[in-house]
Amino acid sequence: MSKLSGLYFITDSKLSKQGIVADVQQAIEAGCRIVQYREKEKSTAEMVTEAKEIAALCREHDVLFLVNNDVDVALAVDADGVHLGQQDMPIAIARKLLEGGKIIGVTVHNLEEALQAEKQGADYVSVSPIFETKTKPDAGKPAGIELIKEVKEGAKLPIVAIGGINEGNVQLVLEAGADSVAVISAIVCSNNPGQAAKRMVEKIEGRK
Ligand code: 3NM
Repeated sequence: MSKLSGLYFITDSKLSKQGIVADVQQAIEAGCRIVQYREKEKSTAEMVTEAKEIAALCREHDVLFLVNNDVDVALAVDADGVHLGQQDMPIAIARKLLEGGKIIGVTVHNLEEALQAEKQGADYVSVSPIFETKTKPDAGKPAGIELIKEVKEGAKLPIVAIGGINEGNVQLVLEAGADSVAVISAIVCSNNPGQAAKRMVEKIEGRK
């Protein structure tokens, strides 16, 4: 199995009911393959403390650990890489700051951005937003699964699909060609995040 496949869980401290470390623990137990630490409100010191704990959990279970946006936090906790938005650190600079072998993922909204990310040396693209999402109000208009198909045909990088993906629509996303599925609310807003993650993993891994 490629490193960039399977369930990709993203933390959200605002939506979490039981705390993000418990969310991560349960997502890992359920079989998620990638964890991204995404924090928009906390101080760098708090982020480093939290990210360190999550990085250790991921390492223990051989799960990839990425940090959203903050290359300094990723470096501080020796994460496996970073995830960058279109307005974040340019890929080339992030690549210089991170050691060789680290993963750089980039959010893209169309094929042009995907090809640009590929040219600049990204390791995967996050195609977004596929469906409507309340989690990121400024995510923009849903692109639908057509964008996954378009990027799959036009670019070579592994595709992570994100935005409004849940148990009910994940099959469509997989059929369109996503290598990995990134999820926040379908897991953290569930009454039983562990069970929700498990059902997602079964749907994602079951396709092989
Ligand atoms: N980025 P949910 S959508 C973190 O479109 C994030 O770039 C997006 O959360 C983008 O699974 C999103 O709850 C939120 O829809 C995904």
